[in-house]
Amino acid sequence: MEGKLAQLLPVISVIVIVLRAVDARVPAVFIFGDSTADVGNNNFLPVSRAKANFPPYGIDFVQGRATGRFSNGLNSADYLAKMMGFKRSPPPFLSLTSNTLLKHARRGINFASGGSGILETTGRRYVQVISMAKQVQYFETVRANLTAHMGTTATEKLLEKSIFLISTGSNDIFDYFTPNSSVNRPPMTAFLSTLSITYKGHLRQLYNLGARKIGVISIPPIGCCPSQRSLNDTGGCLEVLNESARAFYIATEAIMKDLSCELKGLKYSLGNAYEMVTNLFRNALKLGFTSSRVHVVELASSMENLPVFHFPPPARTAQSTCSGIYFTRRKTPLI
Ligand SMILES: *[C@@H]1O[C@H](CO)[C@@H](O)[C@H](O)[C@H]1NC(C)=O
Ligand SMILES: *[C@@H]1O[C@H](CO)[C@@H](O)[C@H](O)[C@H]1NC(C)=O
Ligand SMILES: *[C@@H]1O[C@H](CO)[C@@H](O)[C@H](O)[C@H]1NC(C)=O
Ligand SMILES: CC(=O)N[C@H]1CO[C@H](CO)[C@@H](O)[C@@H]1O
Repeated sequence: MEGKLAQLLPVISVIVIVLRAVDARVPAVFIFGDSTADVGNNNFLPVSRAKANFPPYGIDFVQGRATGRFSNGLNSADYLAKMMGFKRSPPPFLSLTSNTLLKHARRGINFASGGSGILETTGRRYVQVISMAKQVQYFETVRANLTAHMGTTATEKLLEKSIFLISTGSNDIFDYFTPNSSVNRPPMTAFLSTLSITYKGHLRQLYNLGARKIGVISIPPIGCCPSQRSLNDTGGCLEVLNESARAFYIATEAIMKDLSCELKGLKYSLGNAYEMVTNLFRNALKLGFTSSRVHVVELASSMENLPVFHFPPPARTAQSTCSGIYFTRRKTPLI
């Protein structure tokens, strides 16, 4: 089972292996990003339209409860925590109170918010999301809490051994391609350059706050999500989105190289989600899925612009699943 899990989640396992090599003991995991890593923060945003707190989200949990994860079950944040040997996935920051915050801060907290992106303006269509800048700001308050409680040196030690995982970027690309923005849309290269500068700023800020081991997950072939395929007359993937996803990976590679030269003591691992998902499509049969074709039935499409959850009929459990814009895992537990 371990082998199969590693094949399915190479991005996360590579990140864990690389960042652990430096020092096996990882006291805490701090997670940032979008719906690929949100474990319930958006449940606490009253007017956000990026919510996953209704069925069929969470349908593969034992009690079938929707937790705010944009998935049928666990997501990459959960798997990372599991691989690190943590019993529990770090809780959503917004679920914590001043009484519980400190206890969790020592083991990790999840700041990710569905619909958010690298740019401050990304995700406006969902009315309310926690932007990456805000997520970093929240982390800053957590760090202040730790410092007030255990002093600067102990806090720095804790943070330099901790893993910081970031999974974002897809929503920036989606927003870039919304019909609305077509009028004043800058060329893709200019847009990617803005994204890179902004992403670098966030990462530098995390470094300044004490992060030394950073795991970055790039974006999957988002042109192949069912919601995007439905825009292609042939049912194929949207090439322009896939191309942007590849370009974003190359840009992220450059960002991380630059930062590791610039910032002393920074260790990073970049996971190529594009390659991972491509391999998954290509090797679906070998990996135990019965079909590499994603069949789509819309179950919750009434709310326009919301991530739509799709099921492949009739035997969902036997096939690879890919919800509206999320690549999710099959039902059979892998661990
Ligand atoms: C697109 O434009 C319409 C009309 O101006 C506006 O109501 C809507 O909020 C815009 N959508 C986005 C995603 O900006
Ligand atoms: C639609 O899918 C086909 C493959 O089936 C692909 O060749 C084509 O480029 C796609 N169209 C767009 C607009 O991406
Ligand atoms: C991305 O979309 C294009 C166009 O449909 C397709 O040819 C290509 O295989 C897709 N990439 C992946 C990784 O599936
Ligand atoms: C000392 C300190 O920073 N305490 C803060 C810890 O976090 C809680 C909840 O955000 C705040 O209320 C405290 O002021």
